[in-house]
Amino acid sequence: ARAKENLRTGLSRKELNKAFEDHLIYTLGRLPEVATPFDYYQAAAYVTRDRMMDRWIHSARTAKHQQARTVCYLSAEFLLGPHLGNNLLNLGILDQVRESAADQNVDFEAILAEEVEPGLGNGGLGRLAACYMDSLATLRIPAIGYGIRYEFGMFEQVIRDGWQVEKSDNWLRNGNPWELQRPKLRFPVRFGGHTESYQDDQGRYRVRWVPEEVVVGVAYDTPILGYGGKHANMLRLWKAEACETFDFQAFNVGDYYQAVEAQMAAENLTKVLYPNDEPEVGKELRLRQQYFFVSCALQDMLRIHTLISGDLTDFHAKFTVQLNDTHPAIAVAELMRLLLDDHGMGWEQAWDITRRTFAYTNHTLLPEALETWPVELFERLLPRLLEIIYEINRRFLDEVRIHFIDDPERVRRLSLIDEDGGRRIRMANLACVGSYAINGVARLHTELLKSTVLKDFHDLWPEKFSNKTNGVSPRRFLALSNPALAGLLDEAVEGDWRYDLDRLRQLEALADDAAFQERWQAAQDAAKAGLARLIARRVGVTVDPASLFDVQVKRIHEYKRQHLNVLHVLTLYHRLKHDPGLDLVPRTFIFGGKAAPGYHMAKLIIKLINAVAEVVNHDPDVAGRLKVVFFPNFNVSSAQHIYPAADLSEQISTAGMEASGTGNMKFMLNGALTIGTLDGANVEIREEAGPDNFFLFGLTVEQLGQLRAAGYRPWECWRDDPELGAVLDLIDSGLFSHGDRELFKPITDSLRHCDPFFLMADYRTYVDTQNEVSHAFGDRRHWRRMSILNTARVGKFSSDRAIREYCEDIWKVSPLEGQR
Ligand code: DL6
Repeated sequence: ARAKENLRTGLSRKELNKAFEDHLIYTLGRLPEVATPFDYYQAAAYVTRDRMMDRWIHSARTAKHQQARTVCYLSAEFLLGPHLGNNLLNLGILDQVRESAADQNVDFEAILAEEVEPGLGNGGLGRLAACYMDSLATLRIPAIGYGIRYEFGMFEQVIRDGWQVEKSDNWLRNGNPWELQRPKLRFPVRFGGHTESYQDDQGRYRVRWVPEEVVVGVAYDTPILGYGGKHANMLRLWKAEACETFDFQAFNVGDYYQAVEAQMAAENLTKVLYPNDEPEVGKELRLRQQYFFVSCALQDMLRIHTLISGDLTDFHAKFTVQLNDTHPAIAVAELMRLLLDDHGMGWEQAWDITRRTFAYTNHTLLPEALETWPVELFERLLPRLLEIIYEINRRFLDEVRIHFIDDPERVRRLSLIDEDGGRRIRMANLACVGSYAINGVARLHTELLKSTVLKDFHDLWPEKFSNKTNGVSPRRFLALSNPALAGLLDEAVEGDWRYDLDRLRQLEALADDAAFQERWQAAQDAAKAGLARLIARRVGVTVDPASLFDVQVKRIHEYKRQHLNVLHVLTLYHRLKHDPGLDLVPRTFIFGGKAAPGYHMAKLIIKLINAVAEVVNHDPDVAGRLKVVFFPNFNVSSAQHIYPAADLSEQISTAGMEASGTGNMKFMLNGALTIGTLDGANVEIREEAGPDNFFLFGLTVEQLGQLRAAGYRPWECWRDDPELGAVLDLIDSGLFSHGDRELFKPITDSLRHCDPFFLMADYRTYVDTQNEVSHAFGDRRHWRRMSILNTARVGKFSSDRAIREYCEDIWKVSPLEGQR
């Protein structure tokens, strides 16, 4: 049992107030009477962290005592979002703290706004890792998240003259009260040099890696508290530092400046997060980052295991390691290296442990996003790892040849080395060969994986494959971000839906209840009014909260088809200009999302959205009926204001291209209706919500396949559809570019002539389905019913459900017992 509550652990108002004052004075050195909102934020963070550490110590002790199997989640990205509100919620004191602040005339929202969010991820993949950490802790599963402590996270997006401009994200500039540095928890990571063979004491053949460079990884821990405050896990992020012993060699021979330079070079390793949506990143520093954090993580696991058990032969029984995409896939070779070279194990035993340790999640079907690295780069940077990969491959291909006799083509495809046009290492193949389980992130995605990119592996090991549809945290994305709706749910639903999202099914009985519908509407109105205020502040545009909020927020990418949405905006604009009396449901189109800095087409799409906004928002002919907003710097903090305020969720990617999507789930959770294609998790969202409560359009994966095979001719679409032709002409006319007819040509030319993402093919059904949306929105009772049913049926998309499935089907772990 936990020690008696005290200033660092207690949750009573008295204890919290006293602790707050103590931290203000003794940790921050501030006089309470002159403290600023930032001081308040910091003191509140320390008060909260103390309580989390207390829970973590208890959880860690229990796990150690029970010798529990631990899940290690390896991810190059964790997009956590702001901590304070979420941690107070999970501790169960959010409302209490809010009230207490109000009593003392302190603006609690202003304190929350002081936090700079750690944006250590690009988008869906990193945010998924954060939701999974939340659920692991909530479900009391012992887990460690391992990643990189980037000094600069995802860039900040500012919009200048309609263009995206990137500003560096110096999120650590004011310090980070949530983390603990562990200066003594440090591991060396080697790069470069060569390998040598030698005989050990027992005359066995061994390999020694003589590196050219050694960098040290230092651990920084952030506690992750589960909802209910019963269990906490650790997120352990690694920062690169120079290796002192190594640099002092240079120093001793008198080259002080070289030593300092080496130090700076080492620290560059964890400087910045790569905006990885760019086709072909191929940067050496990125490979260094991947190897660096994976090596630190595995050395740390081996350390922990040695401490507890002293016997490495059952490592896989005590740890299971999930590879979040291929970014950490080098772990397969690194664990082999550590077991062989550092721990003196033989190949067979090391391979047996390795293959029983890892499981791999694939997050993309896009061929350009499947990671490969030049063999030459490995040779130079990670020579020992390359040798091990070659040996894994040699043995694996022997196995393949036995399984598929006389099938050299298949051997070529399954090989870890791509021999076509410059030899490259296929990281997905390495992950598949080294893992005991492989999964996709939505049912359709998993099926497509099995029949396309990973088909050969599926033919070889069908039993390794399963689907794990993504999920999102109902704590952060409803309880925290939509207090009005959360309050209503608390009154209407029996039991705590924050723990068990399926409880929201109870709402089905209220879907037609007029009084409940009114309250539902009031909650949505509150969220919409809040977003309208934020838009006025951030974008300087006034929007009408009574209009239909039609929202598309996600990374900007051609396959996600923000430009299809723009074509719809322009269709309505064009109609209104020609028929000013047209009866049209007023809409506010809200866009948000970052483009990878090197992705020119995506940046041009942002410019187009802003250019259209500029014209539409200033045209008196459409005033009160159409508004267009590009919300800058979409991140977790702004997402928390945007999802709750949406009426319509745009999930309009080309079928077969979005692995899952998770924004689609966050919208549904908050009662937005979806207009979407049969892509990613949309398929399951529609299934759960019911086809009557989802606006479906667009060609299916099969239909697109047939269209491709028959030869797709996008020009036929716009020639045969005068409205589409007119909209493209409107863009080309220069109306949105101050007469410059060339500016948006890359977009319209691509659409007219090749259209790789099939916008032309899907345009007509999209626009017609949008008409249905407008009609449905006009019937408010019907719309509210659909909205309530969406929230009622969202249970499947809780990250708790997803994590339970991982635990039961893949990891074989169960919750810690006897936690308080
Ligand atoms: O699984 C999380 C998320 C999915 O929801 C998105 O559909 C998918 O695009 C994204 N994948 C990536 C892949 N990046 N790489 N490499 O971010 O994963």
